[in-house]
Amino acid sequence: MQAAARSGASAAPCEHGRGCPTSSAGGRQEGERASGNAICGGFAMASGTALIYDEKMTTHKLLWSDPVCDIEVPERLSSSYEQLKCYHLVERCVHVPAREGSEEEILLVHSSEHLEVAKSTQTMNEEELKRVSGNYDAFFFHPNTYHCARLAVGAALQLVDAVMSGKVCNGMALVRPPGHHSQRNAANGFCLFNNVAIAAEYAKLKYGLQRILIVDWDVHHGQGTQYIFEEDPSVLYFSWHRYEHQEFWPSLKESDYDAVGLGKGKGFNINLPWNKIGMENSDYLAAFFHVLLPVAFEFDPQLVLVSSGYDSGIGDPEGQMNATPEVFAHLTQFLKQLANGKLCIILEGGYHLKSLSESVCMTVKTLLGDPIPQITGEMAPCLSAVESIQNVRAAHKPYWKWLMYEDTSFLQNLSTKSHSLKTASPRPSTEHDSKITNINETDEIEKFLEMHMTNVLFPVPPIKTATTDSKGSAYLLPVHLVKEIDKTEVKVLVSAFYADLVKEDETLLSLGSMLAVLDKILKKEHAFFWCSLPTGTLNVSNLQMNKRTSEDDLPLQKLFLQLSYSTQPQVCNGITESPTAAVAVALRHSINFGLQRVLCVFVGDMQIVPNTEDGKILIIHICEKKQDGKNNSKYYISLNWKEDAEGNDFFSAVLGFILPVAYSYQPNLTVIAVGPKRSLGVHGISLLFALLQGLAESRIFALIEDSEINLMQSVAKILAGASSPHFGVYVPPTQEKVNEIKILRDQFQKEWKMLQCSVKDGISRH
Ligand code: X5A
Ligand code: ZN
Repeated sequence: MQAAARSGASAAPCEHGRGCPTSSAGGRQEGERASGNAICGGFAMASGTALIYDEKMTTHKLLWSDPVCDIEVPERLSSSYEQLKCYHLVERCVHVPAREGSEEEILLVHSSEHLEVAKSTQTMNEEELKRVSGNYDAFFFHPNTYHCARLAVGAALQLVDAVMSGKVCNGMALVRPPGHHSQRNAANGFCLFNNVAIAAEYAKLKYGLQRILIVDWDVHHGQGTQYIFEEDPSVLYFSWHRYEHQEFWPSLKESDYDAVGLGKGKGFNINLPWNKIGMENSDYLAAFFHVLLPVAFEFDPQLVLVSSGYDSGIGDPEGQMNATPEVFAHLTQFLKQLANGKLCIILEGGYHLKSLSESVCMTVKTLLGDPIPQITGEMAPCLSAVESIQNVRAAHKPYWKWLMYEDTSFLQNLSTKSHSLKTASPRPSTEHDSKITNINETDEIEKFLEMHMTNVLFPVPPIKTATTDSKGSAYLLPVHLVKEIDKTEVKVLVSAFYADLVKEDETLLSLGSMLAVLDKILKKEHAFFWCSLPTGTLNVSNLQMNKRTSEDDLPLQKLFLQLSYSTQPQVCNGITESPTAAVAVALRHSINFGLQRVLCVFVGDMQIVPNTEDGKILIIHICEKKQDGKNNSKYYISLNWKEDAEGNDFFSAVLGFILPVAYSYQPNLTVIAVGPKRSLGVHGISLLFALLQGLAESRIFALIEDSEINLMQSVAKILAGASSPHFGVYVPPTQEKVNEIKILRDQFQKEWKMLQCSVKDGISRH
């Protein structure tokens, strides 16, 4: 699609990157300080994560009884911040102060009448406040509301400035009151000023931006934001929301998927209505794979803003959805790949305090570059979600190139049809009947989350990226060097399954390098680590292990030691220069080590194809032409793809096929191998590495055959968590390629269910 004034492509990625100090996996060392800049060879590049929090925003509160508004409490902010402290995330962020947004800045979006009404409430008594509040749908004024709302606006603008100036590469602002329901002339749904909308107008004005993406993952429709940008092609607005065929607040016709924008803004408003409650992690991921991410990569934003409501998470009384906190790590990880990593996350809703604060922590952890927890839940979208996804794709077909060849012959207006069929029921329906759905009590969810988080969180390996000191690995910094395994040991390890390989000395040597790195990823070692304790149990940050302590502190220290003793892998990911034959050895070795599922994405010609019958290895083989004698099966899929010479057309293959299959499989390790005669360039291969990082607790092993410096460097940068690269100019795939994906999707969607994006012939979760 031709975005307005789409002249300048995103800025070129920094060529002198090294890892952000704050994104190093193990957190900061003693004496190291959170800093916004990494200096490398004299060049400074953006790194680090900003965190904006101001206690003053907790003074806005409801003074009378109102069952609609009483969930929007000050503790939403304070408990999120406490939880961030508990996980030691606050000290790893760059503290950026909030400020009051100016009147001029507020007027970028709002009318002067609206500003004056808001201003006038500062000196009102309770009775007057109540009367003004009554003029709006779901809003309450407190004498401090105006001041807090100006701080919320200013916090969002401070975050934009910190990111756009390069002081940090991304960040989060914890603000109250929220903003996305607020309109030019009205407060609405707990919102007074539209913080995110003002931030977008400000970024356009101050930094001359021409393309901004707003992702609204709050469970409510940000109708305020939609109205503000409806006719504006420079702001792409995406919102998913509980809708239930217009039954759910704010119950607007214009929240449906067919509201695509107006005039010049047609195609730049994307609504994904959820017509059932109980949506799960897989539904949200499917929405990203099959709707948001393809549009976003085609749009190519220069800045991403998130209207970050966590009422779309489990336990929320408003949303009634079932997505667990780690899903927000995955969503954040995907959005980091856009706009050169320039990502500003601004709080909106979220009313279950535990669910909210754990989700906030998952988001900030991911901004900092920590490895991503494995996603839980059945990896299959529900029928209702697939229906919604199919509808929004059809509605946007005229506006986006990646949808050009979409089959819309079914167009039967499913949403409206289901509406008329809907029977009256006292409770909204859910498609899911999981254990989680049945515990509806707030504290039951709290107990569930306490357990759940200890299950999904894991100690962060002290080293992010490892390699061996083979030829020229110096320019791979900031990776960590490990020592090769000696030849005799390699012989013992490999001769059992690939005897032929251990005859040549050179092969032995490179296998020794490869196995050394792989072992660092696989093997867990005993270690002490800072563990997070449930809030209020014990303040670990006040204890210093090497300090002399009084007698009284001893039992406390013992407790700390016990709790923090565990095993952890040494490194998170690795890269080696190895011959193709090494891939088979790596896969076999991982299985022998005890892994249950290893995903191998192989680019180029493959010499040895390992046996994949037992399902412990899934190979996705990307090559120009199908190799003879190998038939596609559930665990060996050949994807024939030759990258376009003009630009990158691989987005649709990664998002529409590779990612959905990979997430359906849920590997314990991802191996990405590049062999001879590869049919993808550096951009396509980089995209693979960037988008597969959410799998296998971010355990990725890169095996690259030829020593092309460019490719090795690009991959090492992504693995080390340095700035996200630009993946090359988006070009739409040809009809032939779209068909290739369509055929594969039809062939495999019954087995790899995350592939489903149409209801015609799929079987989805019910
Ligand atoms: C920001 C936000 C929700 C308003 C609900 C009113 N607002 N029923 O989540
Ligand atoms: Zn909300």
